[in-house]
Amino acid sequence: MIKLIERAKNWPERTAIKDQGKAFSYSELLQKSQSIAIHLLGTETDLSEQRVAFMVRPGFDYVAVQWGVWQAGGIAVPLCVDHPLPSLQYVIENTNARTLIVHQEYEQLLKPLVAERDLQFYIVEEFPKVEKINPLPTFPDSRRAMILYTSGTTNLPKGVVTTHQNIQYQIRTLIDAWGWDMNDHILNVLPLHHVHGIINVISCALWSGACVEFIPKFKADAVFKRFKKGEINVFMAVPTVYYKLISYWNNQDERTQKELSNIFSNFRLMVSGSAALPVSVLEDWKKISGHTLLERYGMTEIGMALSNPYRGERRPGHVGQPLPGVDIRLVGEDGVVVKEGEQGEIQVKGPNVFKEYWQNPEATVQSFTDGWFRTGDMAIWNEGAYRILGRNSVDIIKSGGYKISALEIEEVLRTHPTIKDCGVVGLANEEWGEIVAASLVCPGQKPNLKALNEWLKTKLPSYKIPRQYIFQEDLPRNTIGKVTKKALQRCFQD
Ligand code: MLC
Ligand code: AMP
Repeated sequence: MIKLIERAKNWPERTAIKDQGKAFSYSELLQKSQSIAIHLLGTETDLSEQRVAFMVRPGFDYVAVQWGVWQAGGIAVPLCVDHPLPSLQYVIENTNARTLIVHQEYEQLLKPLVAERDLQFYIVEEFPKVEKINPLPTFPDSRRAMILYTSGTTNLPKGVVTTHQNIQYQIRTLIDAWGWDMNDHILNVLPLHHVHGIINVISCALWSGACVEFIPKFKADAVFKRFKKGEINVFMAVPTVYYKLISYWNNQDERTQKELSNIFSNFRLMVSGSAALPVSVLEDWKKISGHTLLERYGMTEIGMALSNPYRGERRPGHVGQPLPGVDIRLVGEDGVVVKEGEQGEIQVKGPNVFKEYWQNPEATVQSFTDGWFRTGDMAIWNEGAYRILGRNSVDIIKSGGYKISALEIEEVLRTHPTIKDCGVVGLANEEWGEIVAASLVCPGQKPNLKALNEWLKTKLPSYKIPRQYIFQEDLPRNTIGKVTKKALQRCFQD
């Protein structure tokens, strides 16, 4: 039994989703998702963990497809709607998905792949309604439910597998901690191929019998426009989104600023996460909205782990305490738990922690020690709250809340005919957290950078494209010839 979906039967008439001005009830969501499940099953009685990839815009259809896949017993593989074909192809091939569901607008892009891999192909808009719902499969909560792709210290993203039980725990720990209620109304502006949007925003809202509203794409003016209607009372986003909302507010005249600031008296909760929240952003947002952002810490592999309190002191620059049911320890380089006030790697244990990296037992084993998941994030326990100090790998970049592997970008750059070698690093940036920067070694003719970026866009998602370049005769290296990324970062400052 999938608890999240079962619970929807308790409040069939309530509004579950608002999408492009249209309201959909929980009963409509159940009906549509069950119809999709029946179509996916065809003559089978259970998809038995078959992977179903879907490229569907955030909105009613997205949730209906996700719930449809789950009710048919399949594993949901959400694809990013902004990714270029090679990134989509990688996920479809890596999961060995046999079925692909898309919004009509993505049909042309994915058509070659459908033919090549002989995929079972559905267009969401064309799923006919099923009047009679046959019994749907039943299975234990230990069944695999979802695969989300995350960049790591290897060049290609890894598939993070969570079970229904993991997802349930990830949701439930936030419901009490953040006081979710059926009268809540949240606006989603986040992409739906990552836990922030999938778990924290849509699944928590739907678990509670609350309403989740979608706008097609994040735009500061569109967000304020929705806020102005006075219905929304919960908001969650990455620091870059708050930065952009602050910039928008700063650019308004005084009267409009006052008008916009008045909107926030309706809100009960505003959360920031997925990247470090600069104290300046927290303070500016407080001046504008009167709200102290609740900063929390999480990861695709674990959902949320640490959170400032819903009631109580939210300390700027800190991520609070462990969420209920989540065990945390800080471990030093020697593998020993550190003393209070010393820094160590955050390690996590609990039913929220993912099952495995998809078909990658080696990486799964390496990421655990004594049953604790090694996050690769460094932190310190400082007078009653955790403070994140950064990552223990310079090859992982966080930009706009997206995790990016420097190695993946380097691999692609090296395939360009003019580039002999390259080094990619993240550079601190107020708006994006970090921006991607690349040093290129081009012994012959240097590439035109605009053309290079256009070429990269056909291979990588836009947020992975370097925003700054330098040319070097060779990359900075240590005595054994390894590129020293810290020194490379300094080269950009020079
Ligand atoms: C886009 N641009 C960037 C950029 N991304 N510039 C620098 N660095 C980046 N990373 C540029 C584009 O080239 C474009 O420039 C302009 O910004 C607008 O592009 P866009 O694609 O329209 O961007 P926008 O929609 O404004 O994106 C900003 C954003 C997005 C913050 C909404 O990055 C986003 O949705 N981030 C959230 C990611 C997320 O959900 N992460 C959670 C992971 S889970 P030009 O010149 O062409 O106009 C996780 C666990 C946890 O981390 O704890 O939650
Ligand atoms: P992802 O792999 O995309 O799920 O990103 C997870 C990573 O985001 C974590 O490992 C952290 O490095 C980072 N992160 C999430 N929340 C925070 C936060 N509040 N402060 C600093 N880093 C964060």
